[in-house]
Amino acid sequence: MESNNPIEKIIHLRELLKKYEYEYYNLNQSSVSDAEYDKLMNQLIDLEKEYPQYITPDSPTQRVGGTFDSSFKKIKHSQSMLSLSNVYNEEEIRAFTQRVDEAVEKCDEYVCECKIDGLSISLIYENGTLLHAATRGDGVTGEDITLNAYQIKSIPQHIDFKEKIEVRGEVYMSHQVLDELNKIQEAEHKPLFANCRNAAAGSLRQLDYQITKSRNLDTFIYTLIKPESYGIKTQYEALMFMKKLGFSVNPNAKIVKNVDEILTYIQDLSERRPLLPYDIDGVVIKVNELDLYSSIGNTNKAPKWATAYKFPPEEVPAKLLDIIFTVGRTGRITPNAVIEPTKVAGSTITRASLHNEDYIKQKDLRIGDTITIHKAGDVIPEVGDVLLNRREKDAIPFKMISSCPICNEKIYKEEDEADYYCLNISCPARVLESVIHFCERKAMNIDGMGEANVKMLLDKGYIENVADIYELYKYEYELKHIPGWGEKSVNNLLAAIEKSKKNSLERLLFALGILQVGEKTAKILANEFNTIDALMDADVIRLSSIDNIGEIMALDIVNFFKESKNIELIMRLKAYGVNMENLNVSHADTSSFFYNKTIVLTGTLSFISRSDASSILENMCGAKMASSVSKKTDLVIVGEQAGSKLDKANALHIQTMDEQTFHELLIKEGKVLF
Ligand code: 1X8
Repeated sequence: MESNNPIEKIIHLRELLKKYEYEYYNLNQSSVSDAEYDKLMNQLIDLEKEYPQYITPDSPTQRVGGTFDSSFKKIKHSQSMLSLSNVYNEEEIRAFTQRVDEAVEKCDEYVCECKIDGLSISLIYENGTLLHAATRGDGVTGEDITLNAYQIKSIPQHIDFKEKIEVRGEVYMSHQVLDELNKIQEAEHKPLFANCRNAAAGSLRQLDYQITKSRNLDTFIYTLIKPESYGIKTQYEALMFMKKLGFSVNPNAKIVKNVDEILTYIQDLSERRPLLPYDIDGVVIKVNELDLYSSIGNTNKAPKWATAYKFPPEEVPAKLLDIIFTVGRTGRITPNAVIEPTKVAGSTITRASLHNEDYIKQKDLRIGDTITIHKAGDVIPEVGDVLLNRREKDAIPFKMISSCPICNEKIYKEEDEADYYCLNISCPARVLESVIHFCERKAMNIDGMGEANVKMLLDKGYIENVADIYELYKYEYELKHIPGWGEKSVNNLLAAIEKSKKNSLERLLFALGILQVGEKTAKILANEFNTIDALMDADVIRLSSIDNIGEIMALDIVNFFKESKNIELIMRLKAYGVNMENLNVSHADTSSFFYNKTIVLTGTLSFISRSDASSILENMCGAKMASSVSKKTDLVIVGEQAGSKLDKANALHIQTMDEQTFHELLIKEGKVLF
């Protein structure tokens, strides 16, 4: 569930971005597409603009990105190694050139270059000798890979130029080298590299430089640092200068005059891309005139005088062998494409989600068709189009199923909805998924109840639903005799089950798997009702009066607690001693003016920080803080420079309070001293 609280959103976005950056820089895996990464980053930038008080030095917006393995010596870069902003279509390219034109009157020369899918490096020469080589690292500090760089043939160890000089470029592995390397890996029963980039990363960041040597890496150099020191005026000249010094410079750079010529370059390069012996993932577009860079400037992460056009993801033809259905915890039925094993962007795909019936019908997918598949965000396989010219006469049109593929009960769909549901709450597929969810780390956190074990316990008939987990001790003897289990793991499991009885109410509410109730709503409900009994008594009107809970969600909650099987389940859990009460009941002052009010703070307060004010209101006065004004807001406290929230409060006729009154009330109630 998405959070509406901007602080929680900011924290969530930071965690996500840091995780992706860690995976990208340390594990060499891209968990999300650049577009998705940029989207999240832009959301964070916007939120931090709105709430600058929450910007922390370690926010991903404040760093250039990436952390690194601690094994290499660190080198601080002479100037930050920035990343590039990305553009994905003509409109965004036009917006980029327009921004450039606004900054410098008119720019009439750009250079288009290949964007190499490798790893950035910096090379520093003094007295004609390669002195330091570093990876990009987090952009500010890189790893010292000088010894490894000596092993790369296209990096000159000596150049015929005595002045101090720094150049930057990309280390990559060619297709042919990757194929040969993977043949060796296979023969040695070692894991294969999924693509050239991963192989290059794994080969460059080797503490044993002999390994780097054996991997036949290559380079393209494209940036000259401090070009003005050598009398160089344009990026194109810089490329020629570096080439003359003996660096490997990509031959596809071209000067272009306008957007149309940029588009032609992109078109031309896209056509030649399959013939190139190395991976490129786009086109870098740079202002040619170096003098203009300082007036165009940088953001803290990327130059504004350059951008990277990213190619759309690779579409690969594949045969659709079958469409099969899976049933989730909520009973939702998802159709999945069974695909003849096909290699896409480095890995072999056999399945792809088809989402729902409409999705399949819109595409008119037929079993036996040749379809295209790609990886959305470079990870999740997705179906593109049907190649109609390859459709065979005997291709079988899709027909939605009418009963659950697991339990055979009739399946059901709301009129305006896309998804079918199996309504049988005892459907084995639903039970399996619900038990797994119940035990998840963020739910009841029962260690040892992952998918494989839960499946086995269900198969053996030791459990049939989540309540049975608390009677598993009865099978202690049998469990200890399951091959691979033994005394210790069973004791650990039973201890974890016992411990889970003391979990907070919010964990239990999340674990029950009520439709639409994610972690955040579970917390809201626990804090609002304090006991499961009070929650079970609540009707739709009561529930939907709570901030962040809409009518549909309220209805789902009420329906859940109406179901006799669910009531029985809760009774059993209660009987086993599972906690059903809020453990963080507030010690708030029930006589406070602010008690039980839903309050929004807007503008800046001079006598206290906003976060301190929120925590006093929440913890001492028993208020509920909200981030945006809605008709459920009781009070808006207005500081200096209040913006649209005050307007909205006025429009909705919601009570407002100025800072002075707020301050005086807190003093009167003894919540602050002065
Ligand atoms: C990254 C890359 C650049 C170029 C080629 N490949 C890359 N991966 C280029 O400029 N030709 S520039 C760049 C960056 O600035 N982060």
